[in-house]
Amino acid sequence: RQIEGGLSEAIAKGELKLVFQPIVARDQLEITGFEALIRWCSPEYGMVSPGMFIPIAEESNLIHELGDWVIDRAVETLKTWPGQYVSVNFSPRQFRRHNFVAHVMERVANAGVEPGRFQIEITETAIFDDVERAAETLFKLRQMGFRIALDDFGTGYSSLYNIRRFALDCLKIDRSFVDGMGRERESAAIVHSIIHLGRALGMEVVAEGVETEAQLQALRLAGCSHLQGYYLARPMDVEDALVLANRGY
Ligand code: G
Ligand code: G
Ligand code: MN
Ligand code: NA
Repeated sequence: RQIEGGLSEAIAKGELKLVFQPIVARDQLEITGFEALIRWCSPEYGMVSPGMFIPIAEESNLIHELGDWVIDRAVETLKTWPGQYVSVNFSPRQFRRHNFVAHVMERVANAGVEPGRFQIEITETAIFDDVERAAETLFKLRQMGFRIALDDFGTGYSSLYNIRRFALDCLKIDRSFVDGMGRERESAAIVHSIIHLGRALGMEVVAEGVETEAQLQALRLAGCSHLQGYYLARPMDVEDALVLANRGY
């Protein structure tokens, strides 16, 4: 609870920052987008991981304040890039917020950014406890032109029936499967099925957590369209992301 108090001041004190990790197309290793990831550099606690403070923020309305800060920073940064999209993580409570669609649209439109360059990353948890409502929200977002990605795919409670119903642009294969690919037949089989599923439904498929050349080659062979992970690039500061956005690999 100490963290909660510190966190609400962190925004005002400028202790939060976004880092950006490239998402690249398999063939030319062209950078198509960057995932925005929040960091808290606290003078008191040191580097606090979002895995630690996002769940705390989710227990109060702080998550909305934090989320708005992330959207605003992400769109401002996006404007400096030659064409890539920014992919922003939204927690289930943010996604289920009253008037979520209008709220995000307003902030993105006010910044003069095309919704097509803004990707909303949600997890299966955000969708699957109120499927009807989620379907409506996703439909509206799609109508406005936003990109939608399902994050950590394969770890939640998705049913294929629901996947078909939803308007999704992108499936992100959870990094635990990518990590297991070279060791276990089961993980490799799951990775292959997700790639086929995504392709058959016309979605982009991003493999997360690519850490080795062997994984990169295996994913390419399997027909995975996009890659993300330390082997390609670690999450980086805004200045470095800008250089890479212009120069490429
Ligand atoms: O970057 P890292 O692996 O430390 O992120 C840990 C978790 O925090 C991940 O699940 C990631 O999706 C989440 N996360 C990172 N940035 C944000 C953000 O801006 N908003 C939300 N809601 N979650 C984020
Ligand atoms: O839950 P989500 O997929 O949004 O979390 C993304 C997290 O994964 C980020 O915190 C990011 O720092 C981390 N990440 C990105 N690439 C790699 C990787 O290659 N290996 C590992 N272990 N983590 C990664
Ligand atoms: Mn993510
Ligand atoms: Na993920």
